[in-house]
Amino acid sequence: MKNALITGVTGQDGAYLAKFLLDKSYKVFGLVRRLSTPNFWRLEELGIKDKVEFLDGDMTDQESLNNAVKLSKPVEVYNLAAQSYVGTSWKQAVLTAEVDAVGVIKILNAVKDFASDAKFYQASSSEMFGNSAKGEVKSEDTPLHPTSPYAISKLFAHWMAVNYKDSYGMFVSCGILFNHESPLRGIEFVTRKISDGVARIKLGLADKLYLGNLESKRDWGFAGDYVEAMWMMLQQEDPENFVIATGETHSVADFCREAFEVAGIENWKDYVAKNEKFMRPSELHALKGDSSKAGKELGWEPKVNFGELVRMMVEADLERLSK
Ligand code: NDP
Ligand code: GDR
Repeated sequence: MKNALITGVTGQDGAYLAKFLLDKSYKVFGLVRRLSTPNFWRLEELGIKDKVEFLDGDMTDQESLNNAVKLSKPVEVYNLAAQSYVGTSWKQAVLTAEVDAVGVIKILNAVKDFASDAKFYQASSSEMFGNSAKGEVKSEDTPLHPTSPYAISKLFAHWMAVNYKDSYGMFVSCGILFNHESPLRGIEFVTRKISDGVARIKLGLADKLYLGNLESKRDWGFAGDYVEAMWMMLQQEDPENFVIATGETHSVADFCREAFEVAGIENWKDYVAKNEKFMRPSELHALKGDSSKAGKELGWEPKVNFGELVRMMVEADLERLSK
């Protein structure tokens, strides 16, 4: 049995990845930080809470990361923990850097010192591209020009991970993942905010959905498909970085139109209003990724398309709220 350590196991990707690895007969250890109310709802929804071994720790605390690595004896480490909400990163820039940037040095050190043969996955982000190469499809070779404290922290972590590979000969792969969503997405992210809002309007629980920039465009895939790509990266002989994306881009308005349609509501514009408070100080206007390297070298392809993703999310929120 192989041991895997996942930081961020209580998040969207952590939960899907834990399920994926358990189904492959891994023993899964998950790093969990201390909260006044534990956050296990995703692992419970997937029915795997009792199958994961939890280890206490925080990305800002070196000793707890050392202990997590020592106790789990991992052959694979997936570093998914982060302050992952871009909007918050302007309000809590220092915290974002401490967790998403400096925290990555700490987990890399823990692996270097206590499990140096383990393969390490770093959750890099398409946010690192920012508004570089405007309008172009982004690949592993596209220049990076981050536009938020979150993206800058991820950029630092990305290069630090590459540097540990080059300096210490560690197996380190960075997945440059474009937006991926699911019914387990955090409620503040725009797709889940829309699917939840549409379900509330459909069920008579709300009248309006308030959003920020409706023109911004993203390359949205399904999280379940993307965690498989993380695992595939660590099954390679040599560590490499890969872009993971669908190659399609849609606007926030497109997502709204499609989501209201799934719920059988016409004239979506009657239910959506703009609120300045959801606008960002600096916006990343459009993202579209080219994952042909992952297609060729990993054999990875997205399975769920945009329409199926929106339907899955709206139907899940309708079901949740109807209960
Ligand atoms: P989530 O926000 O759903 O999950 C983040 C996880 O990190 C949670 O388990 C959270 O724990 C944990 N965490 C936050 N701060 C700390 C800390 N100080 N110490 C320990 N754990 C902490 O993110 P996703 O699952 O969506 O994303 C996973 C990773 O992939 C993140 O690094 C994200 O930045 C990156 N990414 C995500 C993309 C996406 O579209 N989803 C795209 C590209 C990259 P708790 O439950 O206690 O809050
Ligand atoms: P993003 O995701 O910033 O791309 O980061 P988010 O869903 O928050 O925003 C996507 C786009 O929608 C616009 N938007 C709104 N966003 C939110 N959250 N709420 C709103 O009301 C709203 N209205 C419009 C945003 O301005 C933005 O343009 C996600 C995270 O998962 C990161 O961790 C990850 O690295 C990147 O995806 C890739």
